Amino acid sequence: MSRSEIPAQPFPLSVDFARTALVIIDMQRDFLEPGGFGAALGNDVSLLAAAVGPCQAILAGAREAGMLVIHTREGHRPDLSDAPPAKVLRGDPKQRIGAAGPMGRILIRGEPGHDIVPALAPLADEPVIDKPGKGAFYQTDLDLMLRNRGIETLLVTGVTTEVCVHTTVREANDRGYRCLVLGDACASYFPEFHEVGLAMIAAQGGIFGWVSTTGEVLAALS
Ligand code: TIU
Repeated sequence: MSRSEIPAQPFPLSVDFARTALVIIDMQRDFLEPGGFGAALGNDVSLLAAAVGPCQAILAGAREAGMLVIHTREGHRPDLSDAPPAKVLRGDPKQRIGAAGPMGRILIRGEPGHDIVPALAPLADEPVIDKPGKGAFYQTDLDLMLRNRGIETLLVTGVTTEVCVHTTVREANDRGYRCLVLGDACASYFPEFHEVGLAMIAAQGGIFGWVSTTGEVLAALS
């Protein structure tokens, strides 16, 4: 693997793939399928399906290239001891975090809904970061893993663009990582937030990072 220049907004990014990790954010049944947390919040979960194919494509490319692949999941312990009451006590009590749903207790680790969708199932040697918050760095060992591997650039994909993807990119940017967000491999329940979320990352000379596409990265890898 070598260094490549990836076409991106606001300008091309030079990427050393040996020091790059693919981070797939929260592609969980709870967000993508009916009956989970996303639906409990009142969203049309079918809007997130668009990100699955591009995530599959970049996941295959990253595996082929021997890149570090990291998956994240948002969720909480069954006793909710890691869930802030301010996060839990919102909305209809029957549909809150920890309540019983068709895919098990909503947003609880170990429940079927907390799983990553089968199309993007992690391999045994791919780290899965279980996070209690929206950002993948908050109260996790992600930063330690990346530094131990000498990672300097993150290819970021997943859901939702303006919530967990954005929070993670902001956290990573402040920690000194270059984030290349693959716009087609991200999705939101609000298409307008997806578009604006991507624009916010690349605005002001790349205030949070760079935005590109799955196709551009796969072309650079081939
Ligand atoms: N609600 C929403 O858009 N997202 C989340 O609650 N979590 C993630 O984005 N993963």
